[in-house]
Amino acid sequence: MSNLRRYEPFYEGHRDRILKRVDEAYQAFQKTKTFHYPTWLYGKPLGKLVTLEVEDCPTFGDKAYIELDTQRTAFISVDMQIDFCGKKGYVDVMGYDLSQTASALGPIETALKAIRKTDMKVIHTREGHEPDLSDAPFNKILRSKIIGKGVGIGDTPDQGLGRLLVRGEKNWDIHERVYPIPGELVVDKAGKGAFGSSTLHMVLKNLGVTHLIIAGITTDVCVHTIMREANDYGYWCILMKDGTGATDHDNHLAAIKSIKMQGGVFGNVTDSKRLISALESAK
Ligand code: C5J
Repeated sequence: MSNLRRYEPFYEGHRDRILKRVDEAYQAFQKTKTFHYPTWLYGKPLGKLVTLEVEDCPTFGDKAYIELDTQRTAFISVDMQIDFCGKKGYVDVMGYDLSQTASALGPIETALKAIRKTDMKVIHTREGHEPDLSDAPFNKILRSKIIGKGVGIGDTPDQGLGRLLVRGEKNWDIHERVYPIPGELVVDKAGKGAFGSSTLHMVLKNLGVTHLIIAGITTDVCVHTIMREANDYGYWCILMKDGTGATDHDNHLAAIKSIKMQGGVFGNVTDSKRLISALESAK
């Protein structure tokens, strides 16, 4: 008997158990339009059970609900740095309309006030490079220099706050309106994603996180990349759409739409109003 054949009963048993759970969850979803918290998979909720409304319930209407455990949920505020939403930062130097990314500040600020009253985890990410640019790929630096007309990653713009996208510079720091408070985690990453170039995955595993509420900038680049990576690892991802923004509004809208394709190919979409209301009515 080959090794493959010896393992077959194990795989079949596992597959049958999962498919039975999927069938039960599908039956329940048809009745309640709710992705119930899978206690068979994670155990009982450790914090409060929150029922969050999300938009565009696939096949079944214009909204659905997702249950999450506050203790096993992390709110990820992606790259809310001056470089992406402030004057003389990276996005400003590239010549984009800052109001598109800065619009995420208000909803994140409001959401954080509500989240900080719960036991939900808060994680901030920062995109940036070592001062010697040893972790910045040649093509990334070159492209940034071209769009910035000679001023790219590692350069200081005229009357700028510091070197663009370089760790430790003022422009690289998180905007004061959504600044981390003690007890919140800050994860540095060199890339657009976070699962290949930072400690984010280890942090989420160590915290026992199962669900992610994702906000930050930019919708179509770092937010989307992190959401796609996390979704592939089996995290339940929910975008807080008003707490996001892109360098181009059509790209922002397309990024939101693409999350909801195929029954939620990258997760679900909600907004700060629905999140705050769900937290306030949590049991
Ligand atoms: C970009 C990011 N857009 N944080 N970075 O270069 O989305």
